[in-house]
Amino acid sequence: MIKKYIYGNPFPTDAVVKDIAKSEDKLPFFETDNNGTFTFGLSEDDIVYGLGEQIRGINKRGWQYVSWNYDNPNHHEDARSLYGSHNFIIISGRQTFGAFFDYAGRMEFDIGYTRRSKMQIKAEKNDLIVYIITGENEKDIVKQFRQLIGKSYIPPLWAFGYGQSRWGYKNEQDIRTVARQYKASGIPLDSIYLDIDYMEHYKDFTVDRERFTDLGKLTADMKAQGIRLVPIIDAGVKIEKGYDIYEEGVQNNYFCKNADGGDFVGAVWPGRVHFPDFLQPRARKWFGKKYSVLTKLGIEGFWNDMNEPAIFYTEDRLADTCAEIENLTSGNMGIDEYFAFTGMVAGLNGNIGDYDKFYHNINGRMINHREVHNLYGMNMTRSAFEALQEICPEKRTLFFSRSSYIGAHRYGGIWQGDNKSWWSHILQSMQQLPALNMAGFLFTGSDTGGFGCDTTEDLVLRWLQYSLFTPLFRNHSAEGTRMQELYCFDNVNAAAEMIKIRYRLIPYLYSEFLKAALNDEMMFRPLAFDFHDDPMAKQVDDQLLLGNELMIAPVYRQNAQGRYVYLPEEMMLIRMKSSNEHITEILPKGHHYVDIALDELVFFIRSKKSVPFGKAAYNTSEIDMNSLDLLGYPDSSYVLYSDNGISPVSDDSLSISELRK
Ligand code: MIG
Repeated sequence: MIKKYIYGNPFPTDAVVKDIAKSEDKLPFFETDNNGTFTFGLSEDDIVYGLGEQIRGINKRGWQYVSWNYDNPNHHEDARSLYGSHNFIIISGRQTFGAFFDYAGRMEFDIGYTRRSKMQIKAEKNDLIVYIITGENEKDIVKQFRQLIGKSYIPPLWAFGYGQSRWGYKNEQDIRTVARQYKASGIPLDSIYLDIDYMEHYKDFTVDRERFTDLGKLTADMKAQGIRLVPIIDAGVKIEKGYDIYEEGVQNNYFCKNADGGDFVGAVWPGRVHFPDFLQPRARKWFGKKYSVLTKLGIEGFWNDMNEPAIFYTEDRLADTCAEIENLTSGNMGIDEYFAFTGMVAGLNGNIGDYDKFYHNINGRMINHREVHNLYGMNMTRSAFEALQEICPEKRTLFFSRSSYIGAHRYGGIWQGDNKSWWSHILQSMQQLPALNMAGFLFTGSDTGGFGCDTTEDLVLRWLQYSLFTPLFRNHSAEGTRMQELYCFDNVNAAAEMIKIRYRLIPYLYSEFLKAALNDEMMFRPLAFDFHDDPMAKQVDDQLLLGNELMIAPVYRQNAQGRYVYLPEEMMLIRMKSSNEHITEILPKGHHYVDIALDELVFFIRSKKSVPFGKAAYNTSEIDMNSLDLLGYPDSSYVLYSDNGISPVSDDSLSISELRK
């Protein structure tokens, strides 16, 4: 059952798609001061799940999180905000219920941080809607919530292939080299990503003609090899006379405004930019149509970046900072002045004060950005999604965004942002998956190999052994870091086998993805969601259930030759060093130490179940959904969901069949 409680005058976020009558009774579970604060007493055994894209464990207890979409490349243990705001939690314990705080502004979730046994949730203003969901168990609560927020986005099948990306591919030749090297190394590949360098001076919907002389031809050449190019689109529009996007935006008041009515200026990669007012339907429509500049060249997928929106600096603050620095340095700079100076400079990027400075035009009313901040990225993705449905209605376009809010899951996926080549970030990514799935984000994954910092071969291998299970499977790294294309390492063969195993698993992963999307379920779940009465299952936060048949327990420690795994029931262990051989072993319920060599993949099939396993393929186009083996327990069966992988999914396009072993 879902109950809805309205406080003050909430901004319509469009997170929810179902109309529910407002409850007149008193808000259950929480105490509220009617001033935006909601308090709940936590019992020692309560677990708090959710919050989507956030740091720390599957159980969110013991930290204070802040919903404030933020370009934060430091996913450290003490971070409070990342790129998305997903204000949905489930409290599981003496009382089990879900709560969604539908609020577009800044919100704090103190989950036993200030006081260990107290959860205090605080909206900056008392203008929000609170939904309380009760049900049979966590899975049931999630399902009801997902029905409330609408169906998740489904990308084309090719988006489940392996993708290679790097911020630093500078020209056409770099792209052709990646394709050639993958081919030469015998590693399957479905996509190569274009980062900001393909653009002319980082201007959206332009292509640098010197470095990419003919993007249409490059796209066609790549596609002939089964490789799609996926360009990035940034939120900020460069201020430059004669640049059509800039001119049209100014002319039609499509950009966010200053208090005095002028177009707001921030600085990002293109230098000084205006930010499209994605909260205005007419601006969304206008910007969305521009994607056709690239679809006309054969492009079928995009990633949207910098849409928190990220702001490196605003001119006012930069001017003030420079003046203050002059002040500080005019005399004999002491240590206090030195720290004031470094703090001011570091504080330019993403300064929360800059988000008070601009406005959105909502039906003629000027709304301060701060009040609706967390909706910006969602509406950028919505702009693209809605336009693309008109531009190419016959096929699904790949889309994923960096910033998001609940509701954005209907328009695209998200990637988990700028992680680092750190061992702990394998685990971090894994622990976010169930929380993201709860909030509707199914098409997601991490920058495999790590984005920031230098990677190592063993980290890449272990990361592949985890990421090969995630819907978005992309190797991406930052400019200036060590190259991490799979052919750069000694044991290319080990990496190649992992990718080949991914391709054999795609029929299963795609089928489970479709089930999760169409039936409003989670593809990745904590063990305790299925093994509710098992106290040990509640403790496990480095293993996940994947679909209804698998459990994954990746290695995420350097130099580890294996790991402890907890089995909540008897399972079949599958061990693979190569894509065409596997060893199986039945393990009883309980704790096990499992040896897992660096070049070896281990995963588990749940009792009495099996998964479809495709024939070897170097590209998703070669995957034959009609010729699948079942891997797993004898006398088991599997219900396969599939379609042509391209057309919008409907009852007619979907095929559901039962495979028997
Ligand atoms: O300020 O486009 O998260 O994936 O490579 C950095 C360059 C801007 C941030 C994205 C990252 C991308 C990078 N971008």
